[in-house]
Amino acid sequence: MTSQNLETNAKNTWCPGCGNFAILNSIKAVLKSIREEGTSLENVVLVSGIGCHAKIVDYINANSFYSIHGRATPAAEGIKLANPNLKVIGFAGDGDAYGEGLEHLIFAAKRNIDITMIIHDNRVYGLTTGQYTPTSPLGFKGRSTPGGSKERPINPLELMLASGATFLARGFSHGIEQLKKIFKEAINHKGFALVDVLQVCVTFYNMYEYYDKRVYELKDHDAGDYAEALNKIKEWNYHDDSKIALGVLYKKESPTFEEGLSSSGKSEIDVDSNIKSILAKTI
Ligand SMILES: Cc1ncc(C[n+]2csc(CCOP(=O)(O)OP(=O)(O)O)c2C)c(N)n1
Ligand code: SF4
Repeated sequence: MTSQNLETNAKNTWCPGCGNFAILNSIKAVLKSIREEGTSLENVVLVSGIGCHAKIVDYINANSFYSIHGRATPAAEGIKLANPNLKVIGFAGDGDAYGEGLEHLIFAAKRNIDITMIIHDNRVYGLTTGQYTPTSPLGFKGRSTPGGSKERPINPLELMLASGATFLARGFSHGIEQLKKIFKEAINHKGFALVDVLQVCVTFYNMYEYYDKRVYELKDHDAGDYAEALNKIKEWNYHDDSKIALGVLYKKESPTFEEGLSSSGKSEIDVDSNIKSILAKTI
């Protein structure tokens, strides 16, 4: 692959102005820089779920895998475990990852498996035209809640911190330079990294004006301090009005799941003969 050919022939069907374009352009820039630094893109695998966000893998000429609802995380985990030398980057929507697949995300964080999950958090089901999701605010009016949602949103970053994630960040689709920096740091992090991107769905939940007035970039924040990270993460609860911090909120070095597996003698297992003996018993 040359530096020019990350493009594909797939026709882009996202709505003009969709926040997914910022994520696409940022990740392409990061993949180019990773390659320039010497990592072959053959060693990178992109995984996506189902939803508008998921089409991102159609638009990048790299190894990729489409999973089903909520399963981008376990698919990414399986790929990483099958070949720990790969860099695995998962893309999922908030409906997909925080609704349909939430338990997978919690377990991936708990294991500290070395994958990066980028969540296109537009706070709405975009592809299926506007239902509320776990991060929609209380009172959200959409297709499934015309009288306003009666549930308070979850704070996904607080939940991921409590679950053991070792890298947590928030980006915004109006900040492409910052997105590039965050994605690069997340991908280089050894362990489970999650980036919650406030990815604006211009068609079903246009929050650009709201976010533009409230977002700010973290400065002098000690991402290694759990209590400080928790404080910053709780500053905005995805419902009440407040400032919204962008940047790396939490970062910690910790052994990964794969390291634990290899030190428990996985390499000594003869996979081929085990499979043969299982097959012999079942035939
Ligand atoms: C098992 C299953 N349940 C539901 C659907 C319908 N469905 C397709 S895309 C989608 C929404 C995905 O929303 P989100 O993850 O927020 O992604 P977005 O489209 O906003 O990027 C849903 C519910 C489906 N295709 N399969
Ligand atoms: S419906 Fe929303 S998320 Fe989907 S492409 Fe259009 S703007 Fe983007």
